[in-house]
Amino acid sequence: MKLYGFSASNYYNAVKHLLLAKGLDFEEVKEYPSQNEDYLSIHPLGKVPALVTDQGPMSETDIIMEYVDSLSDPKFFPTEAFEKAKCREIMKVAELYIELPARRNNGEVLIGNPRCETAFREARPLMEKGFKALDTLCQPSPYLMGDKMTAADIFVRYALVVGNMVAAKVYDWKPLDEYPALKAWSKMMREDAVSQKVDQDSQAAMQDLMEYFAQFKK
Ligand SMILES: N[C@@H](CCC(=O)N[C@@H](CS)C(=O)NCC(=O)O)C(=O)O
Repeated sequence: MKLYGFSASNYYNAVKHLLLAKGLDFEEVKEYPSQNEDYLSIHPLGKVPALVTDQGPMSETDIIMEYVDSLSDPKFFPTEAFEKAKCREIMKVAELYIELPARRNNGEVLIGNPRCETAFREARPLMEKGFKALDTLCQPSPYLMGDKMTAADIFVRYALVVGNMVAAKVYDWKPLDEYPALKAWSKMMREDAVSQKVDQDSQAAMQDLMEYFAQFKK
């Protein structure tokens, strides 16, 4: 399997974390988002990550994670239907109501572009609801769904990379200070051996990312 993307991408890192945690063989292929025809044949929107398997390519992080999880044990998605739905619910809340609104401010935070006032105004109320919903859905003990790490822990960890970064840099806000149980969970996840490897690779890729972003500076 080949994982296309770049090591500072939070979505890429969610898939990479799962592949590493499962001990599966994969090759990392560095790719920035691109509208090149070649890459569009792998990812129909030109985003990252994409996974290329013997059967063909696949996009969308949560879909890729579910596919990867089906390949071997141990499983990171619950197998029982209700538990699996709850796992997906946690992932979706983090994506739709924290990560996606937060990333609307990425131009300001990552590239240094002028503030987008609409994004600035609209993102925070949604993020506040998103963090509250996450806290309602999860009572970490110590993982989000109980005593085993699930795909929810992995996905949410990387969704919150953008959520926490934007909250701090744009709103001077530390959402996890309002939710001590999530804060303790976040610290525990940061200490996980796979997280540390993924974070190290991400740090090492940062300079290259900044050079890539320079072309988008307004
Ligand atoms: N819904 C996609 C989102 C992936 C995504 O937004 N990736 C970012 C990099 S972290 C990207 O490719 N951005 C470029 C773009 O949106 O065109 C997924 O779940 O994989």
